[in-house]
Amino acid sequence: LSKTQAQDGNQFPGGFRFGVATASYQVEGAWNEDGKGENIWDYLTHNNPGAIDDGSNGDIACDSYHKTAEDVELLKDLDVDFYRFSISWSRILPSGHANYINREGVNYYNELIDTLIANDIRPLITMFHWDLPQPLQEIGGWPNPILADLFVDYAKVLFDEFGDRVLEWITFNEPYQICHQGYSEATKAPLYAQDGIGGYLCGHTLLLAHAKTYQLYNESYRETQQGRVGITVNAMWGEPASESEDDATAAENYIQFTFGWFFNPIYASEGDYPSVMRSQIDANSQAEGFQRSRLPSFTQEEIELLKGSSDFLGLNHYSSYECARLTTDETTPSFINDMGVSYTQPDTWEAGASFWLKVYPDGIRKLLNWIKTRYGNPEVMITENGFSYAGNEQDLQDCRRVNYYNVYLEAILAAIVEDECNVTAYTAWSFMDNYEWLRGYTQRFGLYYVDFTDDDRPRTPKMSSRVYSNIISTRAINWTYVPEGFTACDW
Ligand code: GBH
Repeated sequence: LSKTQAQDGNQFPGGFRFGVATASYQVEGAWNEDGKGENIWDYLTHNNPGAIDDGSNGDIACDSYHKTAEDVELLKDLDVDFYRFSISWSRILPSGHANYINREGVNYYNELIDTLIANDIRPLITMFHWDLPQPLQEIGGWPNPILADLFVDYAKVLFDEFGDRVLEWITFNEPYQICHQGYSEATKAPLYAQDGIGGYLCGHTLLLAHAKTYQLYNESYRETQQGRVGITVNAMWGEPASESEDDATAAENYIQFTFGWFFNPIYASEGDYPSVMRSQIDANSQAEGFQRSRLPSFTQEEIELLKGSSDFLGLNHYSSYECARLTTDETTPSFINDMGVSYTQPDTWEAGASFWLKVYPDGIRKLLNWIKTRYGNPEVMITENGFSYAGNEQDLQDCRRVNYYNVYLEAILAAIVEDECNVTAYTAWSFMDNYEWLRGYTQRFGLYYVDFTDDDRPRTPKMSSRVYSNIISTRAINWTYVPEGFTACDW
């Protein structure tokens, strides 16, 4: 454990906001209650449990569907400014289509939103955090372009039902994970492995769904509801593996292919996909004998629609990679070959329980500066950041997580104060331990410990929850703070 970037005495600026996050499938449970329809995670976990590390599912998860009052009490206790959660599409529209609205689903979210607001906690709502209605998967899922319109229909229902009280919306959580992992790499539902094809088609639909939702808000809701609509992309920072020019290019290309893929069309002045994606995917497609590029094209009108279609840049960030140039003479379509980058993490970075999560706080500061430079310093809301322990670790004294939050928040503070990056909010992932997708319950990200063996799913504060709460109330990082009931960590 190391104290790497102490900024003693510095405080987060006045208007800066702190929150915590969850997602519907990961916490709600009640998978088939009160008229909810089946989604792709219900389908995957029930029909292919072998795909999940511990064979588990989110049928009950944290049972948050039945614990609105208790959860909001805990949020109040944390003193957060906002709570980021997601809406389960199939709870609102059981078939995925907007022909029938499930009132009981609407009531659940109304109750949650109203209870939050009554406690002075702002809802920050993600419309889509990976739980696609299964019937929409059966017509092809996101690679089917019709889903853009079906998503807008769903978004309209959300604005109509909740927009009078909800001022901040995120259309999509992590398009790269939805698309690349869901349709190219088979590491997220629906576990499709059409590498170099499915992911790009999915991404194209998502971007258009996002831009059309933004347009709908502008045309029909912004004036009356006066809220904001954004989108969240996950980014690992790409550090060049060596001083060579090739590796510098590799690191830049890594960021363009994973982050620029979705933000270049929205934030770059020229819009559209990053030119390096266009040229490399076009060239590879041609060499592989395709009649057209595997990366679809936007019309000029679509390029214009996408430009500027976000009121804040939502950033999920956990870790970084060292990137090197990858050359191959393989001729099967592949995202990695298109990108031409290999990436690894040095053993010298402290490891979390997730294989991809290593502690490198400089990465977020560099990434925030990259965003500032490339996109003209847009408003950034950090919508996720956090650290995992193994599922069987029951230590409430989670010093490694406290260290993670402290060093990452210090790096963010430095980016704000010293580099003048326009970061306005920070969100800890996660409020409580929850269902970690293919990892099931084998990894814990929570500030609260959840006992998944107990039918009541009791939540117990970890040390990190108290430390985070102290950061929120003092607006500063304090390495010497020892919350009551815990002992000092050995920094
Ligand atoms: C978030 O995604 C999710 O939004 C959240 O639901 C989840 O519980 C949380 O993280 C913890 O995992 O695939 O090459 O990008 C973070 C997604 C997935 C990002 C794995 C990094 C590994 C490398 N992370 N990914 S890559």
